[in-house]
Amino acid sequence: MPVVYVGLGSNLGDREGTIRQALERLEADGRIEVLAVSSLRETDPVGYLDQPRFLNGAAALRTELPARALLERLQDVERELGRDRSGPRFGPRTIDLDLLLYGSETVDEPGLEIPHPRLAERRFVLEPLAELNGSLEVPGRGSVQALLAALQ
Ligand code: PH2
Ligand code: MG
Ligand code: MG
Repeated sequence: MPVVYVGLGSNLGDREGTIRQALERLEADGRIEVLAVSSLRETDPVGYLDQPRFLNGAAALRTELPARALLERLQDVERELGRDRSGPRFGPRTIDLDLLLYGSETVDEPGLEIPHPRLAERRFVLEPLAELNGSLEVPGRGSVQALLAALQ
């Protein structure tokens, strides 16, 4: 089974508590194993600036679920933890679980793009990925280390 990387984010309510609950819910799903979780870091909002600071990290998972089914499971957990999608795009959220990488697979379908389309430009995504796996490759885009270096 491929190693899957999921981005973790929250900037409303008990940010760390909600991220930990999301990880517990994923781990409680018998088809998902949480292999490792990066440290969580405070980050300035990107894209939509007038909102609280985020807590961001990433997790490495192993799962028998195909990418689309995993995406749906991540979205279920977001909803269970109070995610409200009625606000602005890139706006505040109690929890954001982004499917970043699914092994070396690439997917470009309505509603599902892997690697995550904004991964290469987001330090708050690349840094936790580099912490989890210092030699991680992003299919079609090179190593996480090189992508981070390009942002300096
Ligand atoms: N997520 C966004 C928009 N902007 N900024 C930070 N710092 N962290 C995020 O997770 C984030 C963001 C949309 O998903
Ligand atoms: Mg998201
Ligand atoms: Mg996101």
